[in-house]
Amino acid sequence: MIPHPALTGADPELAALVGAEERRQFDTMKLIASENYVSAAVLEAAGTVLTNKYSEGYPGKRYYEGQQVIDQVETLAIERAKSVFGVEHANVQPYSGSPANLAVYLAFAKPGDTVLGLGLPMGGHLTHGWPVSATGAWFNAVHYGVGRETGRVDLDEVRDLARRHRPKLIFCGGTAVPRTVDFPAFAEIAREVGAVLVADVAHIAGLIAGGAHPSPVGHADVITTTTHKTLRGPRGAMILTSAEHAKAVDKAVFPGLQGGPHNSTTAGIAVALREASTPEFRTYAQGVVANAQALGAALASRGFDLVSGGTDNHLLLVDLTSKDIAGKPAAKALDRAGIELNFNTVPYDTRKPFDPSGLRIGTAAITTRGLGTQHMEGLAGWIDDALSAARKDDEAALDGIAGEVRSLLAGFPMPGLGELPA
Ligand code: DSN
Repeated sequence: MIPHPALTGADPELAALVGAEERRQFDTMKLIASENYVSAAVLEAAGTVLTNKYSEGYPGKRYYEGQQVIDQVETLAIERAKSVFGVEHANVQPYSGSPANLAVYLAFAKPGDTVLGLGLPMGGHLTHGWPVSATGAWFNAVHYGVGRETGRVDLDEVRDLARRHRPKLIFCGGTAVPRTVDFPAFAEIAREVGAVLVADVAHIAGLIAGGAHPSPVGHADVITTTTHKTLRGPRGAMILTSAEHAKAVDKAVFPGLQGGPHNSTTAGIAVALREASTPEFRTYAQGVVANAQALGAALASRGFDLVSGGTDNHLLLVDLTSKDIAGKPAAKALDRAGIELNFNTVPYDTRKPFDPSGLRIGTAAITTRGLGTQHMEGLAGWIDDALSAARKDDEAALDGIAGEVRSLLAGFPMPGLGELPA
């Protein structure tokens, strides 16, 4: 456990909750595809006195005094982002992925304009124009999907919709996309119809940085990403562009959408980007994909139906229809068994979004924790056994699996936390 002496003294109730969450994270197989473990260095950077400072504006052009150090912190984060991703401009201020995407709308479109994105039930994100999001309410959103048989984006459909609707923005990427995003093909379509191509790489940014997924740089006009998924930084976001779009993006983030940046987060992002430029990070990124593919193969051999038949990245989307259990009870049973993931819609799902047919599984966090392909067969076995137990309401069996998961994880120190006492 990390000692939190000041917190424990000032607010023992909250300190106990932090301790309980540390214990929970240590003991749980974290398979949520959008989560990870940050390093101790990122944790420290994100919890500093930098949080005390307001700094509306950008380095060298602020609206408050006292920016001698903050300017250097933000510049460091910007320069590292440019270097890791090979871009001309980086804005590191968006509070998270949704505000980053909103800023892109503000920079390049007007309310009522048409936008094209992957539909939410097909693996897209709310902010790619889904009706319940402000982006769907304020823009005329059109959506492409994935093939019913292939589970993959159908680029002919994208081209056809783009030609018919002439969108101002085209989004590629999403939150439940297990296959490589074909950035050059999207770029060709966007060019043909005069649209701005936005690559939302929130899920795969760490894989791109680590060379385990092709980069959208040189293809997409704008790249948005969160910083806390495969990239393994604190909760935040970035917008990456060419110099040509720098001014529009910066103006949209501040003053268009946000006030002062969260400087302690910026510091954590800078540290994470330094880590992402190391050879160890490349090994991690390749390991994430290897683990996802090994886990996918192990699940498939147990009769699990994987959307698109497998994965090219960190993520598996499992359709449980043939397994006689829905996604939500499956996710709840797995949580009890110490395996944390989320229920998810699958393409063409006949069930409702809050009680869908699928599970989404990601391997970024367990790879960070140190698990390798040799552990994936056992993990698939636990998942399979937990679902059998869930079908029989066998809570004792679920608790038994949780114990086995705990003993395995006890041998893998948790980044940022180290080893917990038994
Ligand atoms: N909540 C994120 C995810 O889980 O993919 C997307 O915003």
